[in-house]
Amino acid sequence: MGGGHCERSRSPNHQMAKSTPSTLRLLFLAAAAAALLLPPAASDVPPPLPVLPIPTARQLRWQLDSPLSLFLHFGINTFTGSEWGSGHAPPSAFDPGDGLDARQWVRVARSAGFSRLVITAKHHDGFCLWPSQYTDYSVASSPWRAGKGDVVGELARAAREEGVELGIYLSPWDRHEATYGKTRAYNEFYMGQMRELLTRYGEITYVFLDGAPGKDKTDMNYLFDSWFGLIRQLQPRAAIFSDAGPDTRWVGDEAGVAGSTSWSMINGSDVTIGGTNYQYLKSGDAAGRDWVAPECDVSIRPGWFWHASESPKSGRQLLDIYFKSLGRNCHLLLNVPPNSSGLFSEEDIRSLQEFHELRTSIFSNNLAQTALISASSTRGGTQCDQFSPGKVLEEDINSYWAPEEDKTEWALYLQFPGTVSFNLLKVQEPIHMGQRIIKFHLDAVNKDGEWIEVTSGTTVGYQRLLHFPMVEAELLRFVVDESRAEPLVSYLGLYSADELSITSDMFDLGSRAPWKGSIVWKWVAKLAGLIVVD
Ligand code: FUL
Repeated sequence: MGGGHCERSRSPNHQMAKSTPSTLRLLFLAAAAAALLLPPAASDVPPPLPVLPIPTARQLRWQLDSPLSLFLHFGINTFTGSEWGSGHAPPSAFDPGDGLDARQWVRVARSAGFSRLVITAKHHDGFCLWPSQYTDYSVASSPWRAGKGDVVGELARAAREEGVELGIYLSPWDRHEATYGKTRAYNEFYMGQMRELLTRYGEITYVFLDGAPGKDKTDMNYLFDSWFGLIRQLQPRAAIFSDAGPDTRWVGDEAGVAGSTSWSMINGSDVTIGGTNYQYLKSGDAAGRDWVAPECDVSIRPGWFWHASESPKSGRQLLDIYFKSLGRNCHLLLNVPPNSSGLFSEEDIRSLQEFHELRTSIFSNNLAQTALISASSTRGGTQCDQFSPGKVLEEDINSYWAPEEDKTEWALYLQFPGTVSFNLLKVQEPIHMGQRIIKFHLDAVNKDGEWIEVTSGTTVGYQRLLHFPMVEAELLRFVVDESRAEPLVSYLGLYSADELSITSDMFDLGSRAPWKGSIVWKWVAKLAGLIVVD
């Protein structure tokens, strides 16, 4: 057992949430001084109970190891200009030439902060980017590398060399294959292809199952349970995506926008693959029995495949998508299609770099690091380090602030040594303990010593980002208004990002109260014409 400073009883600062800002300052300084004088405590308080459902090890890995994945739509459509190829374009159309370089894809992805690449091994047209023994509609029948090429193999090698993960998309809908429409024959064919992909290329950490079915073949049934079983058997670590999971679910749109309320839970039995319950997929379900976190798939260009006439979104537009996907508890699967030379186009690379630089610069300095952080209560008492409020500064899901049990007020207080300016809040929950927070808000003290709301939101999950016009303050509190159980916070970040000020109308502003007093909206005049202030 530990050394005794961690207790199950009430902590001395349990009154803080009710204190006025001025007494709060004093309490704060006293608590900080006490913390400096006393030695860190050994812990004898175990973590709180998780709130079900919780993610599996596979789901956690998928979400934590690689929150950004790069999607590669590449195939015969790249050369014919279509998005949904008919399945009748001749294999001779596929000819990226000797310049195809999978290492370029991987390096660009990695340097932009993506650590998993997912390739369309086969899209709806049925053309296979690997030499499948079950069809002659593949790279083996194309002029590329004299019919000896294997795009999936080249990407797998490059990914291994650079230490990034590999995922595959194998379209169930196949407009070329003659057995499509005959349930037994086609499922055998499809599973034969899946087996090839999952046994030839080393570790596959992700499988994307598209819901789009061939509308003209009404008798075609996809044997999903058999497919899931096969994937689990051959690649037990691979997370399976579909409209309904089992591991990760489609967010319900192809714009990269998750719900501003975004739960990782759903009732799996209430959704079907290829169904149309888009709103349910988008928001998830606070009472859902199954953990199936949302995933946003979106293309950098208007189409999924490369077309000479189309241009990529700018880095700033990608940043907006980042706020609305990863900033709302959603994984981001961003499609960057290689061009007809088998390379990422220069303009796409520039956008990805700009996107990366914006993220790096915005998140480089967490202002909360300079604050004294205290809490309405701490599990095990204020001298218990294990669940202390300061844990919210550590980027580790296993370290988090936990309040005492049976409290009805939950708040973290940040006292800065002087005034700080900020316009962005980042919050994370330790999702392995279940997703808990229903509603929260951030307050700051104005010159009259009153708490004024800066922003508020619903749900946190893996990550919540809220952007608002620039605020100056010395004392803040992050308050959880509603939670499924006592809330746990694993990260709290406050940032001053000029990058966001200019295009504030694009970002997730959360909801805001009208501001008065000395807390200054630095850019409000400048932005007056750009943003709508409620
Ligand atoms: C959709 C497909 O129909 C699109 O072509 C694209 O592959 C997208 C990711 O999924 O359902």
